[in-house]
Amino acid sequence: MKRACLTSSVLLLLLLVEGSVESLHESRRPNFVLMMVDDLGIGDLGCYGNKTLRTPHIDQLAEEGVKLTHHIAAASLCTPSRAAFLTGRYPIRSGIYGSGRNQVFILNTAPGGLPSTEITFAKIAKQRGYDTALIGKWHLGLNCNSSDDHCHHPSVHGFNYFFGIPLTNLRDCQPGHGTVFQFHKYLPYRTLLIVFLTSVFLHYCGLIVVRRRLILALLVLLLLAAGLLAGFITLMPYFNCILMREHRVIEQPFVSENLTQRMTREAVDFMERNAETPFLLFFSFIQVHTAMFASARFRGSSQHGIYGDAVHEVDWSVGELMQTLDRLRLREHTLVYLTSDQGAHLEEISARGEVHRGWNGIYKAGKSTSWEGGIRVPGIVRWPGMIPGGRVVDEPTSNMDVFPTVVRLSGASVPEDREVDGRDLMALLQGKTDRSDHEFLFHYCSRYLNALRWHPQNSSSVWKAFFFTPNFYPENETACHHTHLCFCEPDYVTYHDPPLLFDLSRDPSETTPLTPDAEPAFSSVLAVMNEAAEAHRRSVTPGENQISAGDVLWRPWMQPCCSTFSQLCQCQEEEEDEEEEEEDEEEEEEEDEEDEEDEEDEEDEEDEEDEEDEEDEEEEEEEGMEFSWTCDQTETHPSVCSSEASHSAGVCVCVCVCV
Ligand SMILES: [Ca+2]
Repeated sequence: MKRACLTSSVLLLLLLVEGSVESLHESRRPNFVLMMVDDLGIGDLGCYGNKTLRTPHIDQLAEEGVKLTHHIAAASLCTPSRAAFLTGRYPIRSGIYGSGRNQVFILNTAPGGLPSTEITFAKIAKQRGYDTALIGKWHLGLNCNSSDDHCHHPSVHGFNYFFGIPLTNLRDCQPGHGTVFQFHKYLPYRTLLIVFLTSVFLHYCGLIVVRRRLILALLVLLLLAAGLLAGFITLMPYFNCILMREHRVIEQPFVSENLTQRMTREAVDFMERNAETPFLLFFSFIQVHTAMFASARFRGSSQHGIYGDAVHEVDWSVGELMQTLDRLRLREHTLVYLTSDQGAHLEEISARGEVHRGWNGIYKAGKSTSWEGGIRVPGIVRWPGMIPGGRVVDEPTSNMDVFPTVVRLSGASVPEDREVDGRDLMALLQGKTDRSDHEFLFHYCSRYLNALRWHPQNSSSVWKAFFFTPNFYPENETACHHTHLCFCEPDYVTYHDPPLLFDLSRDPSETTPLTPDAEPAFSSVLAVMNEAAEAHRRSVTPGENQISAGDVLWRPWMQPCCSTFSQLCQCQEEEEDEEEEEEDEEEEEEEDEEDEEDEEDEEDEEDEEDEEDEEDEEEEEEEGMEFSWTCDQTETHPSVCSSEASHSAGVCVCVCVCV
């Protein structure tokens, strides 16, 4: 009897201990707030050495967490970098590598996207009971066959809630900012025009005989081509710049004014709704990608024009999200991460000559290259109580590491049915190890293996070898100003055999390639790296290509459209507008009731007022829509409103043409 009691007691104790371990494990499953800024240069943040831009909230995040100083984006362009971030895999594995010069989605009508067979950290977190949201930029496809099948929508990849843009911010999304579609550079319209005019001249001189019908046909052809081109560029904002809530297009084209503020409100609401339950928020900034924008309160706030203003607004938004975590008492229960999808885009000089590019600090070149300036990005991780704050980690890490880190912390296992290239960061972040799990990292340009880095065990060296490098233009700059992005195709690169070799631990700016004379280990280092590259190439099976050269052609049947084509797909259906309309209707109803109680002799006056109201409404319809934003003083909205705004209680209101 005693033995039975003893056995029962031990079993009970074991069960209690197991239960408490499980509950401890459960209680340590953090929320996730993962923030990605678009095209932000690593040198644009105070905590990474910037002295002129003010980023106090992000700097505080770095002070309270771990600052990664050797954090690498898996690709130097938006779409592949984001695919790698979400899946923890080199983007070539998921087919996000492109064709020729086309390496990202630039039209909403492209049929490709992140394949549904890929597993994102959001999908796994959702399976583990997390509420998940993507707020901001997606840029990983939308439809497969029609305008609304949404086969690549964020909801397919584990996000319960989506508020944002399915594509990316483009120059075309703001009037006066030019276009990313540079077709006119490649059309022989000048040659055609010269041939046409010469033929006409020679014909009328009597030197040759050209039938008038032929001249007329050529003229029509020229005008048709010019008209189609002009129409395409004019219509792009309507077709490409769309804002969605869940599966509905709510704004087309989207108005960038206050967009970051609206996204921030959405994020705060999402966290408030999930204050008691686990959540994962991917806050994907639309700034600081061109077309540049900043809300009125930030415009003119920096020494670096609209780009700096946008960085200031990003920092404000980060501060709002962190204050929300504090207010909800979630600071100790939330892992926060901040990064950029790749380096700053150095070719971004506006049509008016304004500098719209960021700064990559000491690192060479920028976006669209595998030089450090293209892929070395900020990496800040904070989790008070679990990750010691105030540390700097200079070991090589990757944005792909977020995948296994989030998956494991959410209580799941990393999938074993596929190759995952990211490595769990927790041991490194917690100081349990001082070595990165990445001995090699591979750097792709489109489908080509462009370079690799090697961090040998028991060594502080980080070797980097390039198989080819982009041809810069002009040659004395580290950018490709002639093509706006650097490309990977043979006509745009220089191949290196033996590969260009650098030791980043001694030459982080990649200024001087090593030679056998300068580096005794030159041959042995390259032998190891060549062997690793070959082994990697053999191990990778490229996924079916999702970005084809034909994606630059518009497919009308796949065009998301919130009204009709004859209305140019325009709509503005923000909830606030609807609420305001409801309030207006209620006020009108109340006024009507009061009016009914008035004497009949006032009816004439009411009729006059009604006529005036109708005239006012007609005038408003002619002028456009009412638009408001927060501001400090009466001012004119430069990009959206043509009339001076009226100021009331911190809100500027103007009547303007909605563009
Ligand atoms: Ca980007």
